[in-house]
Amino acid sequence: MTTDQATQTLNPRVAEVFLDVVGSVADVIRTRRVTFQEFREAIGFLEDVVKEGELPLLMDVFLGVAVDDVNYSANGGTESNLEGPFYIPDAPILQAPYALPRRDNEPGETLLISGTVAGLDGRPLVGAMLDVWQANGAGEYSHFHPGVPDFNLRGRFSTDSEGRFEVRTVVPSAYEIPKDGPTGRLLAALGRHFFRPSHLHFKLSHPGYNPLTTQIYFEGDEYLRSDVVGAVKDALVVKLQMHEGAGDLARAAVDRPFYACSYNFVLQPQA
Ligand code: MBD
Ligand code: FE
Repeated sequence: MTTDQATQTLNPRVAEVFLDVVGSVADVIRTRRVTFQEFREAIGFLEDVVKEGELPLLMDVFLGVAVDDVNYSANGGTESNLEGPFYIPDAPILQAPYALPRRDNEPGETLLISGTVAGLDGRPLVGAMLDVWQANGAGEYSHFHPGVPDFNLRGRFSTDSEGRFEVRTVVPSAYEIPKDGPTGRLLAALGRHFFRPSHLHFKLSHPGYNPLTTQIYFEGDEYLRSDVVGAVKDALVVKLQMHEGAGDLARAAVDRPFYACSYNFVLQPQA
């Protein structure tokens, strides 16, 4: 390559970040005195990761939180959280009363998620769009786990005239990173467990406000403090309430027992 060509195509941002990455990895090679054998094994590992479709998973497990940290600015709105590797755009738009698409015998306990969406000033946001996706009661995401129908437990719906929403789904199980894949083998070699706590994914949007990607976790979850991804934030942990008797949530035409949780989201106005 001539100097001319290099100058024509220089992207300064790519150059600064990529050269920093290479410099940091080269430092590790020098301090740890990495052998050619280990170098080849590392290349083989990355080839496996790509072949098994786990590159987004691996990147999120080890680096996602750092990206969320530098992109989140605390100013009173609901805290952001990782999108993760399992988002699928264009989920079905639901009709009220909202229920995420599920199979006839969907495993897992019934869950009612309710809450509000408001602006920083407390004003309810009418018609705010929520895009929700989650693992099922066996810890599986549709589109990524064979045998689960497309868009199972994924859906979009909006807040009512008072900025409220309520959607029926099932309680998600903890997500376990596949043990037999390259990411799982790496975690095993590091002596780490494979679990994320049970969680719900949300994307929220409303004209004039910054879109928000976040997750909700449940109090008492055994993996809350040891999330393999390390993404849990205290402000995103809610109580999962069990409702046994009839009548304690009159509007909920669901079998008992069922679970309920609630979150009041706050969006930041666009600058
Ligand atoms: C997940 O389900 C997830 O939400 C993230 C952030 C990383 C791996 C799996
Ligand atoms: Fe997830």
